[in-house]
Amino acid sequence: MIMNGKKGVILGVANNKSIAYGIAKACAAQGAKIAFTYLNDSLKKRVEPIAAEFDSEDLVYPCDVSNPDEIKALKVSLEKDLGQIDFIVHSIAFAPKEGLSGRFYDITKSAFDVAMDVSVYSLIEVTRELKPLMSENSSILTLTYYGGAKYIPNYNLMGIAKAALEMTTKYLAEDLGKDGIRVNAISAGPIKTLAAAGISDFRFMLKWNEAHSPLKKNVTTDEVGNSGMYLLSDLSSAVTGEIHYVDCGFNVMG
Ligand code: 0WD
Repeated sequence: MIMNGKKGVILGVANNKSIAYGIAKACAAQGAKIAFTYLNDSLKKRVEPIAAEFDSEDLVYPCDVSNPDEIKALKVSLEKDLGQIDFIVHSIAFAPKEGLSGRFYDITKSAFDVAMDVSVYSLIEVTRELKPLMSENSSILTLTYYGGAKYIPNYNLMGIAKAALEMTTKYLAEDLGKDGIRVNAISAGPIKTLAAAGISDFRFMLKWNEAHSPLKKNVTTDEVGNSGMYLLSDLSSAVTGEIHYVDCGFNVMG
């Protein structure tokens, strides 16, 4: 049981199709104790039964990452209920629909600001607020996508956000290394989740990846979950600042 004795918080479970759910499943199977957060009351109803699946019904907290007070309140709750933590999963992204199709240069400043705030700055703010709780051998994981490294049709504004998120991962890794905290990102292949439903022609992306990846298949949430568990565990104790592709090899194709 690789995660025995480890405690952490997972932000970004929306339902049992979420990538964060796959990560929770893999960590719980290896003995981790997990706290969960939800964005709003309608997602609370979905997240509570999921937390119960992992014996975490008493560890479910609100946290809209665009509201600094909710992040501060999360810190207080986690300190009271878990004390120290060993890992954080940031599996959150949002861009207004207008930023996920059409001409790229039509992106508005307000859409840009929202996407960067929720999808990028939140990683910095969550890290800073929860850092006092983090043990000196802990791990932070975020989720990115290939559209942050290369052009992907319709990914538009989220591509810009993911590029910034990937660099944020590297700068945080350098800054927190001296405190014994590792920071990594998984670049997952496309998976049909709620967030993915916002991207135009997503079904085409799935078919394209399946046909053109070395493994000739699409990745599953369980597969991303297992790789996430590795990055959160001591098995990856010398890995930080890494953008780890879990995409059936798609990114190596020319
Ligand atoms: O193909 C995919 N699905 C990929 C997703 C490929 C590669 C990366 N990713 C990334 C996403 O960009 C995101 O960063 O993985 C992360 C998780 O996404 P997901 O698992 O695909 O999507 P989902 O199950 O929808 O979880 C994302 C959740 C939100 O769900 P909804 O559908 O309600 O937007 O992020 C949360 C919310 O629960 N979220 C927030 N949480 C706190 N505060 C906020 C917010 N302001 N906004 C969104």
